[in-house]
Amino acid sequence: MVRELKGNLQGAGLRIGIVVARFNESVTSNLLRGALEGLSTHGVHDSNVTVTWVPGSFEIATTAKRLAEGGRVDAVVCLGAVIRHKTDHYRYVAGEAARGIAEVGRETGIPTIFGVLTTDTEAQALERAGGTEGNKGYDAALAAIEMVSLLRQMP
Ligand code: INI
Repeated sequence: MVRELKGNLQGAGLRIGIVVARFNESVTSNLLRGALEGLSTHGVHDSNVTVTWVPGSFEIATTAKRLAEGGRVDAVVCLGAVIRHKTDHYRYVAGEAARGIAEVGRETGIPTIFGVLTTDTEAQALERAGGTEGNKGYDAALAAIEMVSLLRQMP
């Protein structure tokens, strides 16, 4: 018989760290609101959530790593908004944020969720932060809960 593993969305008792970038705060504050809503509607208690603000998306991974290694969270949700401007800066920030966040998850074994938007315009980012395209912060929160549940089922 095939053995199938699937995480659930029961967040009761989970401890979640959120790292959120201040850069493009009009977008990231909406992502944060979505993430907090996603956690609370799935049973994660406010007192089990730690929100840490960092200057920009480039700084997310360092901070996520500290949280993940501290042993006080079951998952880390990373939130940021990298918006393309006229220079190449965007590319480096987005690339390092993605690489760094992925590394934290792999190195620590703590689910570290990529909730960093990368868009051409602020309008596109806002659409994905509580606008017409939903809220990627909310989705990231659910991914965190699901991954904790999944990894707990695995030897
Ligand atoms: N940080 C972001 O989170 N989003 C951006 O769009 C962005 N751009 O385009 O410059 C950005 N830059 C700041 C960067 O994350 C660092 O905070 C900064 O370089 C200091 O290390």
